[in-house]
Amino acid sequence: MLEKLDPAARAALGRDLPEWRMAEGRDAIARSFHFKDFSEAWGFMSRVALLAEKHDHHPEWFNVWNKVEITLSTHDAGGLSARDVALAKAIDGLVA
Ligand code: H2B
Repeated sequence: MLEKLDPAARAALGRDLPEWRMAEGRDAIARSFHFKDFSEAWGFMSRVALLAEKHDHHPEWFNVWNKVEITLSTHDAGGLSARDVALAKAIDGLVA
């Protein structure tokens, strides 16, 4: 069982992942992405998929045309863990 994120790490989220918010009603983080069109959104999702495999950690996501919403939580921890933070930072690196 993976450890949930400790209070100090949670307090640092606003600084480390300013574009991410706490998902409503659950222990997870979420971010919305907007692209020029579906092709760019799908290209981004393909890159995220490769990152997810590399991290062995996978997003919950929703796509409609040029919009992608990603939610990260760790099933094996029953909530937010350091693995979500690591993947969120890597995803941010794709759009930086
Ligand atoms: N992704 C997410 N988001 N949470 C997990 O707990 C998780 C995962 N576990 N990807 C991984 C795969 C686990 O099932 C494998 C066996 O390591």
